[in-house]
Amino acid sequence: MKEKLEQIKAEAVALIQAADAPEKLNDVRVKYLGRKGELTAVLKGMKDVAPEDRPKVGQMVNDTRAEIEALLDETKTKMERAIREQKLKEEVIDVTLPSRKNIIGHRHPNTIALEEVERIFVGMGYEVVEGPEVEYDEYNFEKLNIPADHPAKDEQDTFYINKEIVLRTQTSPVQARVMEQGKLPIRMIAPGRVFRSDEVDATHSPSFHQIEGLVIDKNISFADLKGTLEVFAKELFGPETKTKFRPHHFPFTEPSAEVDVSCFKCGGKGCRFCKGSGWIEILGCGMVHPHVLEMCGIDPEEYTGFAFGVGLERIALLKYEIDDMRLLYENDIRFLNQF
Ligand code: 2NM
Repeated sequence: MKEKLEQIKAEAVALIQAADAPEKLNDVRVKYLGRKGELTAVLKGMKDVAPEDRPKVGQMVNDTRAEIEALLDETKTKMERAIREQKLKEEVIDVTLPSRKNIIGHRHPNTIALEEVERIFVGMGYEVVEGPEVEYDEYNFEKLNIPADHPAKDEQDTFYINKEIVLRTQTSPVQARVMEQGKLPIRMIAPGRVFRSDEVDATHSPSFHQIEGLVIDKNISFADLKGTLEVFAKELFGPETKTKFRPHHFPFTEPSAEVDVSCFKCGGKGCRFCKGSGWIEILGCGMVHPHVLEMCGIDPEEYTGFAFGVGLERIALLKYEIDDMRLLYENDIRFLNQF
């Protein structure tokens, strides 16, 4: 019996020492210590052992079991430690590598253009002021010298909430509100969303964005307006840019003008971009109408001022050479990723 047990033990030890993976150790455990294992078989053979020898044989079986078990446990621990060390060696983390970049999206071309315009005017001492998108007719039209029978008030162009309230068609009501507060002088731009009942096409949308500027002080002249917009054009489109003021009409300014800039693509020679003319129209402007100043509580004998309005989408389309405004609103990631 003793020889049998020693033989079992020797076999088990040999198998354990030859094992090269934890699963093989488990096989050994099953083969020798398991319910149908060899040691269990020895215990089952106890009935053939003389009763007085049974405790001794039982002790021997238990000792053998304990020895095999101890060797199994020890080998398993060693093996697992070796495996962990190997893994650590293979999976070295170089903490000095740059981190993986988070995808955080892009600024919309409108936003890029807006921030550029804001940068230019803030640099000239202007404040950025925002106001409500839903406005009283009074501020959107009346105080800006757009009388009740003016075509701009036509229901075809304006979204009416009711008789007195509209979706603003321009951001000048923000300026009427600032003028009314009576803090002078004023140097401000009013960027924001405006609404007009237009059909969608490559250059129109019922909701778009404007940036309107206003300067009010003593002795402000048309020369100040020209100088300011010239600086703006050069900052936005490059130092070679020329400006051209064409007479125009707006109800809220007198005199009024539209401003063209020399084509930044061809430098004024004429190309596909400026449709051969060498000039690109970018904004409207003028000296604030005395009647507007009056209606907003400013004495036109003491103060004068200029104002201008530019379409944000127009600038974004020009600057980034986009040929269809609808691309700005579709939010196709493949489009936006380009800016
Ligand atoms: C434009 C063109 C010309 C304008 C006028 C005013 C205000 F409030 F002072 F009367 N704000 N903006 C103005 C003048 C806007 O947009 C093409």
